[in-house]
Amino acid sequence: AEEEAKLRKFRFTRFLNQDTRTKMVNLLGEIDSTPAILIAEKTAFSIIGDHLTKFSHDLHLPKVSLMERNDIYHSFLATQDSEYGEVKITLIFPATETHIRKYTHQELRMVVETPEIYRELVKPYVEEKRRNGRLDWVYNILEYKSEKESIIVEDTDDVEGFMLLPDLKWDRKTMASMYTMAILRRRDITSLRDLKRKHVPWLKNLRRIIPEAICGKYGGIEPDQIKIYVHYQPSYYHFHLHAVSISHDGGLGQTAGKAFLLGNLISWLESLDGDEETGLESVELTYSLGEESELWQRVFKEINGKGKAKE
Ligand code: M7G
Repeated sequence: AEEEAKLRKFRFTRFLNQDTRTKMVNLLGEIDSTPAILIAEKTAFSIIGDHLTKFSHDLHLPKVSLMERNDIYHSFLATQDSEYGEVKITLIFPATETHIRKYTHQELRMVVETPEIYRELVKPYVEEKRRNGRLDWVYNILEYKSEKESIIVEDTDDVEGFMLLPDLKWDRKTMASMYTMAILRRRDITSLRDLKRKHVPWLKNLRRIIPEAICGKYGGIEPDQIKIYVHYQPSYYHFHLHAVSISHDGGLGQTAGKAFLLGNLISWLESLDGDEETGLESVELTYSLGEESELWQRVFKEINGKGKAKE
């Protein structure tokens, strides 16, 4: 259809990144002279080196079926001849400068974000990122404009409600790499920094319901085989939880320095001194950032003594 036609017009420009362990390639290209990012993933590529280059330049995909489309994000399943097998393809089109940075290979840096740095430098950045349509795909989901058919479970309460659905990263069938996300209905929590003691009972509830819902919907997995975590920094500042099979090696997104387990966040909140409004705004957080990220370049590069930030 229309989406497939777009995909087929993709003209390769350059590699952004590749990971031979997770069998993923991030490619930058153009569709009708507008930047597009194509992320191809295979569960077991039997090809490396020259073959990968050939694959990237010459995407011959006889059969392509659209799994989902939400805003500028498209996911396809492509069946290929025996040489490559089945490939899951994500197309981001039109791609912004932020997307290109995110999918480009980069070095990581450890940073320490004190409550003061958060308040004065990071929070204004987060507010800025929440605008400019970066969250359109999330609002499409919450407003039933996209991915309506994919919802695994939802709670429609305005305050405590959420929607659980397959993550863009999941092929939706391999339980060993089961990858879902829960998006909160409320729009006032931007990241884990906004979590407060008063949210503890609700967070405990989520910790219980989400694995139950996943196990109710899919066989072959049990609640204690699911880990729930939150990213800091996330790419999208509308609070969401990742609920993933523990057997899935999710790469950087699951490492210390990026993934914060929900259970530990709950006990952290419980151990904070103060009233119900006390929360994670008041703690020091250590995490990693890619050197291509705006937050590194604008804020932490200078703090870490790596020269004056660009802006
Ligand atoms: P994050 O922690 O903000 O950023 O998580 P990350 O991408 O750096 O991990 C956002 C999550 O939302 C990621 O796991 C994405 O794969 C997922 N995601 C992103 N988009 C644009 C979509 C979408 O349109 N639909 C669905 N279902 N998931 C998405």
